[in-house]
Amino acid sequence: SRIVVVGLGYIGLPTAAVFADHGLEIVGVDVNPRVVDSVNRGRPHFGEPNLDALVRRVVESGKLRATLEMEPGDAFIIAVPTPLVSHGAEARPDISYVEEAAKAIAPVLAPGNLVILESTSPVGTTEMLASIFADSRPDLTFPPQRGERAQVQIAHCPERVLPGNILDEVVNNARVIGGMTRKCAHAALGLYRIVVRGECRLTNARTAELTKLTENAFRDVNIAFANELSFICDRLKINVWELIRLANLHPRVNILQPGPGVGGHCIAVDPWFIVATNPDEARLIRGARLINDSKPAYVCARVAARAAALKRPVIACLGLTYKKDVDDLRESPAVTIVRQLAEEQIGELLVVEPNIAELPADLRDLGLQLHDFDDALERANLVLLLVDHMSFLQIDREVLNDKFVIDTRGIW
Ligand code: SAJ
Repeated sequence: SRIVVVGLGYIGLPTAAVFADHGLEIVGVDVNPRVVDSVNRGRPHFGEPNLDALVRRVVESGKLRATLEMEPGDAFIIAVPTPLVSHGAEARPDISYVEEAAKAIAPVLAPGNLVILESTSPVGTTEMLASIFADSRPDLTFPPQRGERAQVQIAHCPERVLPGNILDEVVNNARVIGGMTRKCAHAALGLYRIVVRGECRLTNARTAELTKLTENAFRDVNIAFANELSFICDRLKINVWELIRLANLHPRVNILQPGPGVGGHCIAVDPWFIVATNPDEARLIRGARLINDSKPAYVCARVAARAAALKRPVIACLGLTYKKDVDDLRESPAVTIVRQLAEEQIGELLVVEPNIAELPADLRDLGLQLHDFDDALERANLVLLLVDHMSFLQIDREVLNDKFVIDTRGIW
């Protein structure tokens, strides 16, 4: 059978490649010609361990091909972005890419098709998808109206893979499969069973939507707890890393790690989807978001205070990605911090990020450029560690001796 994967990003491309590797015919549809081009040349357009070899293999064997035009298929997997319209208290989910995907798929739908929404979505999005189909294809029947007798099956199966470990987790993670009807859930299960070795649990679409959001909100709230402890410890002059290590010796305590803030396109975003539908109830979830979002400004203030004690502050800013050992800068607190330090002209900034080839344009426009790790350490009198990359772990401690160090990740 033929599966059409809509959106060839961080989730869609690995998913398409894994299905193709199991012998299915996969068509990947993306609106970006550069992405389509690069996939058809067998090259992923982003870094992810082992993805290069897999994509090359399935493209060469003809099992995966990318295109700009929607095509008919037996099943459709939608993996398009669901970003935020704005940030902070005004944040609202932007589901326009899901709407666009639905409008593109509708004309090619046929009886017996299965449509799966994988994008992380606010509660109600799968129902909206079904109503777009129902509006544009009166010749076909869809859930929930026709219930089990609908001609097209629709389900929400949220992705849960961890960037940096995607190919392993696509296959081995447990999956939540939310059907608009039981028949929809079973149809989706039949598809995922081909590649997923983890447990697959069936539920309805709304529960699946909130399950995914809950997972990331859970992590956000727990990181906020750690970040709040870091504020408390700074005031009380207590080492927060030691505090957490000690508290975690308790068999029922498992505190996460404080850091420069929470980044990435998931954990810093998804909790807002819950706040948007439930502003009155989601008090802890909103509070956690605000705590984590306040961390970059707090780090900047600490750097500014330290720099004020130096005649000519030269600051090595180590790491820009949103977490260790990835090349992804999306929503990265490190980028926010470096940008703010540059805008406030706190000192000379030597930016180090071994996982990217070039700084983003907005940082270049601020006069910044990438520096070599050793050179930056050598020249700086203030070292600001922002990401706990493996390559930053092993350094000669002597180098730090005569410098101020602000280690936001607690690795040194
Ligand atoms: N972070 C901390 N302290 C910690 C753990 C993480 O400050 O103790 C920070 C990281 O540095 C990073 C951010 O949080 O800035 C998020 O990183 P992450 O590794 O926790 O998660 P993501 O965003 O890479 O992936 C998450 C995962 N969700 C959960 O673990 C519940 C992943 O399984 C999801 O599939 C993914 O979001 C997604 O796509 O939704």
